[in-house]
Amino acid sequence: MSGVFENKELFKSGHTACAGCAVATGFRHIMRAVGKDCVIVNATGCSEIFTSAYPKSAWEVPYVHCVFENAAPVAAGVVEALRAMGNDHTKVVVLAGDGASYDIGFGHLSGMLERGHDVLYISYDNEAYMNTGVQRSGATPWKAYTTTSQVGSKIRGKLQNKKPMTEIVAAHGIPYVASSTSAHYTDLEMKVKKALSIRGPKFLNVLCTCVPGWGTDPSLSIQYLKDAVDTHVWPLLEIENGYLKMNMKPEKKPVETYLKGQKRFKHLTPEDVSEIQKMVDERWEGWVWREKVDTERKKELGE
Ligand SMILES: Cc1ncc(C[n+]2csc(CCOP(=O)(O)OP(=O)(O)O)c2C)c(N)n1
Ligand SMILES: [Mg+2]
Repeated sequence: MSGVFENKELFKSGHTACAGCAVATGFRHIMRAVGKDCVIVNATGCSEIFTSAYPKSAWEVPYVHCVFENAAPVAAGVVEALRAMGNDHTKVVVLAGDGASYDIGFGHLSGMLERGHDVLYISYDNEAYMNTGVQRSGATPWKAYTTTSQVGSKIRGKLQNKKPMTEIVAAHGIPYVASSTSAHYTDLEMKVKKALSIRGPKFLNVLCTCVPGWGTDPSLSIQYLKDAVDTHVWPLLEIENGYLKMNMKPEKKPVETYLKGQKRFKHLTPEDVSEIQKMVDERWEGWVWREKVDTERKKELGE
């Protein structure tokens, strides 16, 4: 069919994601930027379930579903096989959740980065193991409720901090690392395109609202991601050849703007909120400081 009814999307509608799932929105934009000449490697998790339940598929491109922990080595194998066959152009892109990336596939991801395979690894971070019923992951923020970081009289949500994954990946010294969200479409598409223009391992950390996991209104999924950026909870940044650049420095809104209305945070006390504000401010200052140092170093070295 042609004309206005032609659907040129490479990630099709008709999948079974929840209403308001920001992962689905993100994938649509990611695929617009990736284009047709690719192989998608998708780790076990919500996205594999809602896009590829046999015999249906939302993918208009070659797609490999792999087990939870090994998306990075599968992608490494695919890219090396393509290159061995003389194919120098097909892009290999991993789409994997935070559980798969921050935790269970972390060692494999680290190995892939260290070996230098020409793969774009995108971690879609909805901050918990959502597919299996909202268990806490290394990406779950401090104090958030999940089914394995419950709220009672003594323990009140997750006891540990969120893993600084963007920085950990950047410490591997790979050519391109960036963070974005499913709501910042232009930023997200620009970063996917830029990453794919660079040879070697690339990593993108994309924050995505999860309606059942965060306990949010489905109509507000995009708003929460905008608030995450506007409150400085989640930066839009790039670390290119080791140099950090902040893509947006919005005037800071108080952290409550982001936390309010999310059921996973509804038990927070005013003291908890002040503590979170302090943590957010410290991290933000750290990024701004590093951007300043990196910009000066870049100038000095004439790079
Ligand atoms: C080795 C292994 N352990 C546990 C599971 C069960 N499991 C399947 S998906 C999943 C959660 C995935 O979490 P994440 O990667 O964050 O993706 P999301 O579901 O949040 O999109 C778990 C624990 C599994 N499939 N394999
Ligand atoms: Mg997850």
